[in-house]
Amino acid sequence: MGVFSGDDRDIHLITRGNVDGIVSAALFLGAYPRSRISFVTSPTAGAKALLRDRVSNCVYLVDLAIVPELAEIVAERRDSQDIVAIDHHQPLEPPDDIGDVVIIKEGMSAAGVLYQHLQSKARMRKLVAIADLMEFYETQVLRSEEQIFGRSRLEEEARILDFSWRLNIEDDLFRLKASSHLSRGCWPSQVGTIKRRYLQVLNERRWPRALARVESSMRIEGQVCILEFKEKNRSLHGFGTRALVEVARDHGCGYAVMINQRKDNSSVSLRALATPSVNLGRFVEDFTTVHGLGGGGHPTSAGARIPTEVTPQFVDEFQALVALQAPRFR
Ligand SMILES: [Mn+2]
Repeated sequence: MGVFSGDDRDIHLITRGNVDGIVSAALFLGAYPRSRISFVTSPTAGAKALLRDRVSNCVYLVDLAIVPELAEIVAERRDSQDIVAIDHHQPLEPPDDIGDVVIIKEGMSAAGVLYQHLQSKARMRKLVAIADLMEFYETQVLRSEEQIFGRSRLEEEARILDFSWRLNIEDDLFRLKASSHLSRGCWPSQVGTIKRRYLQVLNERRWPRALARVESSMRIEGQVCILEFKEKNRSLHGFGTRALVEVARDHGCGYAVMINQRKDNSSVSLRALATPSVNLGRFVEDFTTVHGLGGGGHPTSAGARIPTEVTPQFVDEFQALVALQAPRFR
């Protein structure tokens, strides 16, 4: 029992802070109104959040790749806490000792998987459709909501929610308020605080400015679009990899790599734009096992922290792997 016993204060959701994560949080609050929500930026940050929470009876991990450091904590905690890991990308390899707590369904957003798992109310379907849309999945839910509301409405609502959190990407209190409003099944445009932030991002022309900044700073090497920030000003006006992916797509690249160089350590993000692709999660895991510091992810989306001195090697090894894969698709 425990999980469904009625007291939902000891249920904790750990998820991402993007549209998929905010919609997941809305679904979760729809089912467990008093539950605790944590938004994290990576599976590593998710592992830290789980590590800190020894008191919740039940912890859901949603949209977080089960990287080794996360798998380790889940394995350690699974006897004292109910842990459910919900994801929408195939794992690198099913971790044997925690295979039964991991639910993975491909071809839909994480919110879509959670919607099915929680058997959420039908009024939440439009939000799931928005999450599917943002994550580029043409699902049954998306098609049926499109029949009712039209494609352009869904696209507009997805953009409103996506722009809104980007106004201040660190503001988790906003995410919490937004998902709590959305948990009643309304549209993002009907929530004042979401709409206001969207309008501000729109008025400040942040999206076109982010695209312009990427265009002027990136380089294309073969199939890979690389954006490397070495200087202090690394702002993409809140749009980060989303702006890079958009530009990479425009230029017909197969991959996008963002490198934020700092003094000793650099953070890297990789995205695949075409499938099938090099398995990014595996590449990052292999590289960081040898060179540090840590990272991992999904086959089409991964991230890591690496020592700054090995960033050229990181790019070279990735290019070598892409070159190996390439002939198959010619
Ligand atoms: Mn997702």
